Amino acid sequence: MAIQTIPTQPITGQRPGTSGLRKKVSTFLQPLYLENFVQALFDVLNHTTPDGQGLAGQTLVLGGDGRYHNRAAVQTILRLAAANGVARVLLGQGGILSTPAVSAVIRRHKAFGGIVLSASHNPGGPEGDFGIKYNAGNGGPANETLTQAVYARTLTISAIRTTDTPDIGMNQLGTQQVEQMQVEVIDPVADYAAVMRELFDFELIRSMFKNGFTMRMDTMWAVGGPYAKAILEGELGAPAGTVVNGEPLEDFGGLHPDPNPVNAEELIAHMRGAASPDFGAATDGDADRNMVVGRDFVVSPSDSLAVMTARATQIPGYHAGLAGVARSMPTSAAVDRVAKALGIECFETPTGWKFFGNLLDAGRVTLCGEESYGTGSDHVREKDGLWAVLFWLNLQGATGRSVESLVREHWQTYGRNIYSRHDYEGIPVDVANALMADLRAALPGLQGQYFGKRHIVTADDFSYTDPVDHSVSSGQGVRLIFNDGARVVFRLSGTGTEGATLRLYLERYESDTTLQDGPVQYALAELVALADAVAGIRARTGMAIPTVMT
Ligand code: G16
Repeated sequence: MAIQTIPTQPITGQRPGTSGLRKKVSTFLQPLYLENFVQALFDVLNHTTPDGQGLAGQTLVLGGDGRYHNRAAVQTILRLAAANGVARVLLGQGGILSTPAVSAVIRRHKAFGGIVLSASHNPGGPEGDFGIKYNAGNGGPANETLTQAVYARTLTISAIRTTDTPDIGMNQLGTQQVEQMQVEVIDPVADYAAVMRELFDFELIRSMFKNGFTMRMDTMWAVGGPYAKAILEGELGAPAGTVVNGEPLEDFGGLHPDPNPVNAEELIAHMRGAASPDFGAATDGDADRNMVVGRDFVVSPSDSLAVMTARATQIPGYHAGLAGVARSMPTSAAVDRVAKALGIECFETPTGWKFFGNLLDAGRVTLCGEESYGTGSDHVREKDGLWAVLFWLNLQGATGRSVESLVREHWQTYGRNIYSRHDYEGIPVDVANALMADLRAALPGLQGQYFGKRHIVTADDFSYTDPVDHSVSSGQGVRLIFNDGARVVFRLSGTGTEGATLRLYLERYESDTTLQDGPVQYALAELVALADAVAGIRARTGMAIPTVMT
């Protein structure tokens, strides 16, 4: 067995998107595709970390969501890690670690960083998607400086360092060697569960289940299954069968593991009618996203963040109050109203969990969330699906109130930010780029323009200056903000693997409680028409309606 240097050539297109490098499995199966990217990452980590401390001699965490190619990729990465001087790898058993669990393990073991193998909510299987993402020592996704450096390195790379050691066994807990490197196969749930125990009132939740509280937790045949089973059914005493679709499958059962009312329609159907469970929830492919559902009532992610913020002090882990909150720009401003009432800071960041990292590290925010079904706190540096579910469980126990009554009371107190996202998927890339370019060019003329009774007070392309390190991220989405607070936002997704996806985010505020309850799409119809008038979506894409509306 020996360390080898293999010559290679740059492969184009390895630029990380919103959350790491996501591509079709077939792309990752190309010779040296994964090796090139991982070597580029290791080269950057060995030479350009801010403190000058390289990767050699350090501990890395490694695991993924169990999708197709997860296990093979683990073996490849272990060989490269050993040849690049890594001293120790903490590997989730079976190659499995949910995204929030990677973050928890990095933090609890003070590791140098970690690698997450996941394409999140994207479908899996041989025809599906695969992905790889690096998380830094704070447990959070690498910042843009690092991901840009890795991309730049992929364009100049000429050699890969690896070994010819055989595959290691990853199913048994314990320590093995790859060359000089120790591989410790760890329980994927233990560290994560310990963090949850510190934050929530497990006694209270246990008593809820004991007294007949019913729940349906749909983990969508993905990696959330083992975590939900161990914590909800194992520790908290929820009856067996509370967790459904709980076996992580390489292809997620051929489904799309994205917890929204469209893709988790089975859960929505089970939550209809008086005989349905008290509480429903779902998590996604890598268990960082969540959807919360009451009986006959779906909670929008933006509302979820706002309610959690308003009631955080009712949860043991947040009893002392919140330092501040943050939301991504396209997320509704519902949480801003709560922050104002609480007198705490509220930050608006670009889309991508990585933008919350500095604010969390600096202690400026405690909770953060996104419209894309992500919520989290300073307990890790990723959004965290099961954490959000436990938060809502604890909240129902602490208040004795249902999900629906908690949200309705919230609307009465703060008003409702009526919100929807329309996705136009699979658009030719040049059509999508031209649409955005024309919108950007039209911005100066849109400023001040009237549309019926409304007029635009801000027409811009969102740019963010990080309050901590002052880095600037521009071109983050076109915003049309109206005099009454209504808003239309256009941006292209950075997580897709086929064509382009245009996301149209629509929002308006309704303080009149008698007008808060109508169908959301009806309430936003004027804004939809306006967005089409401005951007010509239907004419340019040839699509009469969006492919997904959430
Ligand atoms: C990732 C990011 C999120 C982002 C989402 C959607 O989530 O971590 O911050 O909101 O993608 O991004 P886009 O609109 O660019 O597709 P995940 O769960 O896919 O890792």
